[in-house]
Amino acid sequence: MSEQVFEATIAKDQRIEPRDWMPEGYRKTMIRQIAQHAHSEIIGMQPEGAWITRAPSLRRKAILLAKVQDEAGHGLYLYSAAETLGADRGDLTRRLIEGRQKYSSIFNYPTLTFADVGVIGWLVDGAAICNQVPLCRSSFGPYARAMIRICKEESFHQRQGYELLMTMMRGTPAQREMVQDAVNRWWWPSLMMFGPPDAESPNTAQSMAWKIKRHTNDELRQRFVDMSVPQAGALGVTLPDGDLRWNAEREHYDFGEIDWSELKRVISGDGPMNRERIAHRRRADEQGAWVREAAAAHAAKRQGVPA
Ligand code: BYC
Repeated sequence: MSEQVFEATIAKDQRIEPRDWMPEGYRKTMIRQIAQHAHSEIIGMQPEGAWITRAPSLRRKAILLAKVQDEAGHGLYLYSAAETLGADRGDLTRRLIEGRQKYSSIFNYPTLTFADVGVIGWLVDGAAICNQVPLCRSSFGPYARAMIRICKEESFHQRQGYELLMTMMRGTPAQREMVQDAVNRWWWPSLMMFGPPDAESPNTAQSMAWKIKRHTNDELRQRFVDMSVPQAGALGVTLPDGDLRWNAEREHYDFGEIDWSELKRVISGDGPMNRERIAHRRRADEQGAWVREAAAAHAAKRQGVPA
């Protein structure tokens, strides 16, 4: 009976809520995806965070600080959504630190110049929006609702990145070169954010049937390419792909072969910055232990429970 109610709710495009009956596989998939998403937001604070002290003006510093704080907020909404399914945030963090749970491949690349901050806003947040807007209609209520707010903030992040790049492109030849160099380094990893090709994506079929995912990895990757090509033109940069051209028959841009061995390497922990990212997260967790203990002791005291 409960399974029928679950199936009927999915079929009617209504939301599954935390107290509803759900198959164990659905619960596990949701915890996996939401936890990976939360970890990505938190680890994603590091590449841009590295530029807060070096931002070239007070205005740029304030903008970057606000953006990185937004990412912490996104991580928190998402950990809360995972907790409605019975997961424990401390346990999820341990799994991340011990390499037992994944986070987005994109955050394992270094941010070498300030242009990288702009390109992360334009391409990485742009890819995130492409992937996340359909997740606002995801079948699990708390995840779908968290996505609505996250997407609004991501749109702002994307525009700030594009505006920063526009400003640099109006600057000196050296600034324009910095932008082009950053685009060259981030373009292919941004395409990899959408995950393996559909034929090699073990989770897509089931997640589409449960209406967790609304589009396949390849569909969203194509949407992102189609959206980015005119933006690159307006900016005056070249995307580093000699095979990129409009296909009038398909009404989409064709693009070159992605190096899937690179994505596999980065996902399995061997990307350019994987070790640094996890070591930094582990250090922050250890250094924050006393704050968590003090907060728990304070909460217990207020409830009249001896610490
Ligand atoms: N990186 O069967 P598949 C942000 C894993 S944060 C690492 O296609 P699925 C931002 C995948 O998890 C952006 N791992 O899986 C923050 C699976 O592994 P397991 C984060 C990847 O779940 C700060 C295996 O490969 N966004 O925007 O159906 C600053 C097979 O893949 C990746 C989200 O997390 C990858 N790129 O589809 C700026 C969005 N791709 O668990 C920006 C939510 C795949 O089976 N997540 N894997 O061992 C999703 O939409 C989906 O989980 C994915 C993958 C499309 C990513």
